[in-house]
Amino acid sequence: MLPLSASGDRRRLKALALVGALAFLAVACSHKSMKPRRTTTSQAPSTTAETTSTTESTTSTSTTSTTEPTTTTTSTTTPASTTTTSTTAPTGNAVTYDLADFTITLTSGAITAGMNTVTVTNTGHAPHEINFVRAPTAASLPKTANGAVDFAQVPMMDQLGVLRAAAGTTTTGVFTFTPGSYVALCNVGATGANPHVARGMFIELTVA
Ligand SMILES: [Cu+2]
Repeated sequence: MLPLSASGDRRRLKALALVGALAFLAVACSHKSMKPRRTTTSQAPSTTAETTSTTESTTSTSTTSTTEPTTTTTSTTTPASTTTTSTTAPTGNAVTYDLADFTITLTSGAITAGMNTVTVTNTGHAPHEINFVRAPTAASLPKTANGAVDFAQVPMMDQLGVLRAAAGTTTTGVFTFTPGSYVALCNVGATGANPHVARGMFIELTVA
């Protein structure tokens, strides 16, 4: 009797377990079926939210671009102040030269390493210039057939620049020197028969 009743209880238990399992599955399925529904419902608002946020970002971008022109206006003001600064810069080391027919004479100061503000005054009758070239001596510079300096053969890094002055005028420029040997010369008349430098219009200088 006991084994029978026990087997009967087992059957009942199995049946209950099956029912329970089915019930669990049913609940689980209902949850699964509910979840997609909820997701679908929540997706719609999120899409709307995304659209709204896209609109907001577009609006904010246009606002930023509106601010950019203001920045451009500020940068327009900056070059003006920079120009003012460069006007103040020539207060470095002041050096003056006298350019005559056909000599270059240092009249005040001396070229030093760094920034130099050079002022040349042409007291002669011909137009003159002062070319600063890095070279050991004037004789070492490459020359054309008429004795003018052939700048086409002078390395660009050795050419510091030139100041030109018509007769009776004064010109100022800024030149940056590094220590070494230099030649200051006038190459006016380079294509003529008597270039100024060939007449001795040059001086040699050493920058410490
Ligand atoms: Cu000259």
